[in-house]
Amino acid sequence: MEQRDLHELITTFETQFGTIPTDMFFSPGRVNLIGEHTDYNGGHVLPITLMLGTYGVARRRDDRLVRLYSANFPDLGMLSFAIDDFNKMPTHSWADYVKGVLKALTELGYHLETGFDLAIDGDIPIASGLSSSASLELLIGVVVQKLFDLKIPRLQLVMAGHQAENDFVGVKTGLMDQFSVGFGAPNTAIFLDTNTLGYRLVPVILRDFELIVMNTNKPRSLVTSKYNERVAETQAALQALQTKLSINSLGDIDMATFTANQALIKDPTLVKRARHAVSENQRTITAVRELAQGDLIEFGALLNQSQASLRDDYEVTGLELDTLVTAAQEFPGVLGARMTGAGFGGYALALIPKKRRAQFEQQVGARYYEVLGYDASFYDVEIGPGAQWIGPVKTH
Ligand code: GAF
Repeated sequence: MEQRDLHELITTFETQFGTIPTDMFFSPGRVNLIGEHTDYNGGHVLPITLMLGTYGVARRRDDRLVRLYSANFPDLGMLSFAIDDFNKMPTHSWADYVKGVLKALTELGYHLETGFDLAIDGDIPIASGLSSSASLELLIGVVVQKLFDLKIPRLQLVMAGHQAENDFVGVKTGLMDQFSVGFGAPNTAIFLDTNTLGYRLVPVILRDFELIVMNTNKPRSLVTSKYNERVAETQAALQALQTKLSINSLGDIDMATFTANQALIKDPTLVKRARHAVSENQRTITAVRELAQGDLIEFGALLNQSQASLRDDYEVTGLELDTLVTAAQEFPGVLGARMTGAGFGGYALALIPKKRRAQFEQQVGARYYEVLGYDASFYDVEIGPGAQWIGPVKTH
């Protein structure tokens, strides 16, 4: 990542704040390969971090002011507040995420003596499913860590981001997004057990295939309420199982145990929700094994099974995602495709033959347009690093 990439952002910083930034930062967005809606059920997830993300340039101040500027929201202009002012902004804005992280870090015992100036510019679509918010939260974490020379363990930065997310957005999300943005590494996926927070990096070697990410371009609505509904449903199913089984989460049981005990759950909808959480967790564990062994055909088949389960049992797909994923799955040579993220619109991914990238986009795009009447977007996937300090801003 060269400094010249951030030349424009550095100039923006100078224009807005009348001074030169000292340091440059990057924090990625994420895509989950498999393990969807398992992270709040004590299951496994397998996300990757993208080369797309949020860039920041910053400088420590001598007083207690925090001043922010986002090139993505130029109309908001400069936002400012005192470093220890944790009240939400009068009009909700991205600054609340910053406040949320600062508040969480303060509660963890990290007291910042002064404020800072920060200008950011992101290249992931906002609120679309690639976790622009976790990207921002972890960016703030690494900015604070560097500017104030604090030794904050990575997991605490992840937890601070997660707390900010839950406070600000009001969604009881799992830890996947912040964890992957915090611990991501080039060319690897993060295999995380959300029960223990143990994780390992799994090399993503796809030989003649590549991953492609597809945006339905459906404005996401009701995600918060629908997401919270799924959280409540799986918790209710867990409680029913706990009347007989001694378990802490749905991630504690395999499919055989679930099938033998599912009659304890009286509501058929809750049976479906729990079946997804249990089966998806098993698929994720198997998928990591297949990926490690280089069995991409089996890995792709698991992506397809995940999609079916998210569509039929968890009911978080919808016309847009179903159309896009089915068109992708039907394209010759594709090994697998599925929605990724929370669902209800947003993104999908597919494992496609490298040589057929252009035809894939043309054919799948045409099918999507035919059904929905507007375009889907397609992005190449390059797996990059987690949130980090890029380096100092050199002055000439
Ligand atoms: C959203 C949440 F933020 C994650 O924690 C995860 O639950 C995901 O939806 C679904 O797998 O991104």
